[in-house]
Amino acid sequence: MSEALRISRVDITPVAFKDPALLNAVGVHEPYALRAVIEVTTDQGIAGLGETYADEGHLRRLRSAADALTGMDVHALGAMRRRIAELTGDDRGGDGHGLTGMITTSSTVDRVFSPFEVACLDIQGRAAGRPVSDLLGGAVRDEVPFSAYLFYKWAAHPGHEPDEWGPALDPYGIVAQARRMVERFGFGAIKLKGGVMPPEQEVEAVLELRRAFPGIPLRLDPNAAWTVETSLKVARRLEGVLEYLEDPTPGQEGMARVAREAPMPLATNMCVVAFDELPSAVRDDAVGVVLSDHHYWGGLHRSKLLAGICATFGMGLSMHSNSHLGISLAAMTHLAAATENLTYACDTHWPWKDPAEDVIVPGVLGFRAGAVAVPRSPGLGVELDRDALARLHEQYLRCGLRNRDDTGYMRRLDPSYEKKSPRW
Ligand code: GKR
Ligand code: MG
Repeated sequence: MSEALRISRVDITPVAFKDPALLNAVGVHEPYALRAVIEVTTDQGIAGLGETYADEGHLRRLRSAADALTGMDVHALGAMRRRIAELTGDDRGGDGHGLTGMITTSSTVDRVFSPFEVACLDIQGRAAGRPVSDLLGGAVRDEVPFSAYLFYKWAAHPGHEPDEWGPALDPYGIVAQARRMVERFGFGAIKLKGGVMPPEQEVEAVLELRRAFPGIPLRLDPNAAWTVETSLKVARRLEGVLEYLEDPTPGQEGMARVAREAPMPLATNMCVVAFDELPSAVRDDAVGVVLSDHHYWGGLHRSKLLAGICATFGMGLSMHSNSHLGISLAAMTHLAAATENLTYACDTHWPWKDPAEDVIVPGVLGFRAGAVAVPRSPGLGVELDRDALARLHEQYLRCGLRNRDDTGYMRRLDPSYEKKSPRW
């Protein structure tokens, strides 16, 4: 029997990278997005990478998990998750911004476990000389299509220099943004983050996108900003235009009411975000498409479990994203490549990131015709750039942000702003 690969050390480094003033249903992105980089090293000196959120409570949980996992074999993934569950007890954690649904105890365990699982798979792959997609059953596609992810946005954060994308505050601004993004990355699907402007204006934006990009699949995601009635009005106006409507209204019950009459499938990353939320969603036909996200579904293997459940119950599968760096893009790409029923182009916030800011050595992950080629080298296929990690960590220390708080930032700029779901 071959030797165990035991975890001898775990490094957790919070980093911050610049983020434009992107608007959403709960406020506006702050000038920096926060992530944590996890580096797991074995006693043979093989290192693996993971990436996750960096809110303070999450960092605290990651640090106690790191201590508890030290000494374990990188193949003992089930035992690792169990150990994290024991540590977590009935701590529910929180996501601080309310855009990824209800946090339950089991989803807190999955959020904490995920970056360690990814790092251990990276190590397993490096040790075996195989890409992570092979460890997940093998790639069924050589490249993974992603969608353009459009946002209403300001030209700049107040007091900062304008970013290269310019403002997008009406349908024409959105179409202009789409043109630049599609031109630069070649995306073959488009998602608009809604819940920002009155629904009529967002409908107009989608209709303008349809005129500008005939034949490209379109999606609209207002993050539960609408009542059931508003959702149905929008759904009827956009019949034949949207491939899916994402989280129009809060809660599974509301979603089920919209789903009964809407002419297109409803998708979610808000009302089904953990395994214990699946039975009622299936029973009530609340959603047609689940957006997976390995960062909170408990890593890559458990995301494949989700994929199997979706296939069994006839639900479609897409992929959700938050602002992220290259380690996550690599993990998302391996997972999507090895998941047969992930048939929609995946979300990514990648275009919003300054290409000069990442923690991985550049050159492996690139977009061609809207898709990322699946790395074929061992593990995730990406290497840590230690100087860049140090720079982005320094930026984290300097920027002063410690938790994502889109609403708090908006309220500092506009004290009359209120967070409401539904708003319209
Ligand atoms: O980045 O503002 C954002 C998004 O709204 C994000 O936080 C959501 O979680 O992308 C997400 C979504 O699809 O709902
Ligand atoms: Mg969404």
